[in-house]
Amino acid sequence: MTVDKKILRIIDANLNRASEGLRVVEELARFDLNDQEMSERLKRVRHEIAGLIDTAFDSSLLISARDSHDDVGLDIHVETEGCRTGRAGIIKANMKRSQEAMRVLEEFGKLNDKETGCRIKALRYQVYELEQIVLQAVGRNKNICGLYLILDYGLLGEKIWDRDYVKGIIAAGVGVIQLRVKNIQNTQNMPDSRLIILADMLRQITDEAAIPLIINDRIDIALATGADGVHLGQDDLPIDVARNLMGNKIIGISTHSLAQARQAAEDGADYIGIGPVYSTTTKPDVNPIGCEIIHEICKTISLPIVAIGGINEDNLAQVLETGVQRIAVVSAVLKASDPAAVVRRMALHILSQGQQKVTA
Ligand code: TZP
Ligand code: MG
Repeated sequence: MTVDKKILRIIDANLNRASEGLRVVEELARFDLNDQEMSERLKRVRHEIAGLIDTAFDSSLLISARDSHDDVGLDIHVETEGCRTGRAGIIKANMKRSQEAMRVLEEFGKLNDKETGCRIKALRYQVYELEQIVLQAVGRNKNICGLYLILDYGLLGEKIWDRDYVKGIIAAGVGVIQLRVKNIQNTQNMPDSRLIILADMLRQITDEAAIPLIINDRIDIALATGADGVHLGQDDLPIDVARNLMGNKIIGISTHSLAQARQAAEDGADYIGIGPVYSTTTKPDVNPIGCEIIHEICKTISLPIVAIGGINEDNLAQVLETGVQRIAVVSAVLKASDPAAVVRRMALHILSQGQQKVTA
């Protein structure tokens, strides 16, 4: 069938758009995430669209119909075109571009035959799914940052259920939330039937705040609530077993020495907790390791490193001097008379230290 040159122009422009958007995300999957399977899936979709359009319309006709010189849309720009908020922003913008272009191809593809339109539609749905997968993957790699607050039931007690209290602290500048409920003999215990409700509540709050939720010790609770990850200790399930259960969600590991940190990195942890830096009543049975080890670990391990244990406003500067950029706290915030104010000051301090490093 013969198709009007103007229609071929539309198809050509949208094939390019669809391909370019996918290509950007493919490069991120390949070079940033090092994810072979993901980059292959993206490449396959890109090639399938080109193949479909070529069969339906003949690519040489499309190229000869191209006339970018007289394109009236060339000088039209919208404000959001120039700004991208990090990797997630790049992924969303480019996948949207591809999806929209594919929708156009789908409609005009129907001019050729019904089958072409249907097959492009199926590919468009694959792109929606791929967008979600890539976004989850960048989240896993990058989202552990700033001030990492552990909501410890042992310390907070029933106050942990106070939505407004938790929301207020998070809004002051928390980067990551961990839910820590230790059921230890003779302490305030929480049955699993309540723990799951609490985890769900925190999932909702952290979703609204767009920060990761990590569950201490409990892979089952993390999976059941759709949390972003789990935090495990040296005596918990080995990382390979946890990885099989958690898939590409975050796995953080508590370490207390350089050797343990190296091992966790080798075993495939997504981030490493190191401490206690100072002695702490939250974990009184473990000896403090001091700052020197933190410095060594930051120098030699490229994973996100989170320093923990006895860190407060008074010693924060000393800890940050080791080069660590992520700080976990329990009592410094949860025992404060104005927790939000402490979060605000500590988060700002961590952020400004990181920025000094970038500009230095
Ligand atoms: N792991 C190492 S130290 C510690 C944990 C869970 C407790 C940190 O609590 P605090 O109150 O910030 O010292
Ligand atoms: Mg544990």
